[in-house]
Amino acid sequence: MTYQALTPETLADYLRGVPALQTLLGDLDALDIVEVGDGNLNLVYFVSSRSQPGRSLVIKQALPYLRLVGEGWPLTRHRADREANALLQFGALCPQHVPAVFHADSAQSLIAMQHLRDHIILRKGLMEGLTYPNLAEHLSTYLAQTLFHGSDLYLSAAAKKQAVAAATNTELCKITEDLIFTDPFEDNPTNAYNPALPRAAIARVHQPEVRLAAAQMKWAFMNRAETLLHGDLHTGSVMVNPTDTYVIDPEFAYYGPIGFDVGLLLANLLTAYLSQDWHRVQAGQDPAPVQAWLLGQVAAVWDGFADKFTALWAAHDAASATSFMGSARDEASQRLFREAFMQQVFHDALGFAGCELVRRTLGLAKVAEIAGIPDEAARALIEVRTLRLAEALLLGRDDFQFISEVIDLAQECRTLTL
Ligand code: SR1
Ligand code: MG
Repeated sequence: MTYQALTPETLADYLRGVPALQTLLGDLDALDIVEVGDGNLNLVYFVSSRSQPGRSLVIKQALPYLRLVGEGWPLTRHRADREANALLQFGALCPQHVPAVFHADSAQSLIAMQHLRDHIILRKGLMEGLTYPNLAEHLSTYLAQTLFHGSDLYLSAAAKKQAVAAATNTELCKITEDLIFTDPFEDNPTNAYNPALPRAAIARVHQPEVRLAAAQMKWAFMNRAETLLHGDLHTGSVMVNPTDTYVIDPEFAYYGPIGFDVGLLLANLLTAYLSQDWHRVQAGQDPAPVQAWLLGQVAAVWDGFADKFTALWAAHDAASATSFMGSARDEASQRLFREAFMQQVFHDALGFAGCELVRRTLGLAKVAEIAGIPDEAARALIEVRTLRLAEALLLGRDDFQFISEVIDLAQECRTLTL
């Protein structure tokens, strides 16, 4: 069948032709099909049985253009294949944190997957001031499992090189190269500035030293094929309930630097942290408890990831005849290499976090917790803080040793005034 963007009616016909999905859904004549895509790129349908509650799934279909902008921004549909492959690979590594794939159809650029019907988007929960007791534990496990097993530390050199080639994702990487690393650091038409944000605050992240740092991070993103990344790991790509955490939407997956996924996630936890000064106060609540929890998550995501990644690495080396460093069992050298490696990942993550903070403040596709603040002056105050945090992370990234220093910096930025 040639590709067609599905409507609820044509999707029902499509489902009739896929026996595996019929088995999951039961009576195909009694389905509710609702388009719920509020993302930037795709069609997303919830399909559920009216007669047998609990039988449901999600259908995600790539459109041949960027939904956020419309047909004036054409895109190939390769991203659906990249997403299906990444979901399968990441799901095999940590099925408890990745939605199950029931069916993938490359010709239709379509994926049928587990419906997380009791879960909400993490960004939304954080804006409501909700906290999740297992969040950092789950996300650090996801990060360590996915980022370690895609790398040369685990795969043979040949398998890894083939994996790099198979994961090429040119168009979606270009979106990131432009929207995270380039446009926000210059006066570019894709940016939109809050009129109440002082020009001096914008000028600080357009100064040559910051642009140099952003260019260095862009170079790393484009050239350091270290592992298979999710590629867009913000808090809108995570679904949660009080007990579970799932990472969704890896359509930007490609081989890039390990610190990228970590840095994007940390940046989005930090926008959640800084924006509580509006959201909690609006709700008549004290922001302090949820802010303390969010900074605790920043620390626990990094520390948990670093510990688990290092443990996976050490266990793999111990169980193998040879390690990345060779076959000599020289523990001291291996430990030194691991420490230096994790320090580099940390510095990279902070640089990527800085870029993401600038982008989510000034660039295209801002974050709801900031862009949704209706009072321009109140929004500008949060924006000044995110931009100063970004600047300090970008310029000082190689000087940080511990995540506690990043927490101190975030607390300091939170006290800045307009
Ligand atoms: C133009 S697409 C904008 C953004 O949506 C995705 O979630 C990515 O973050 C991308 O940069
Ligand atoms: Mg997405």
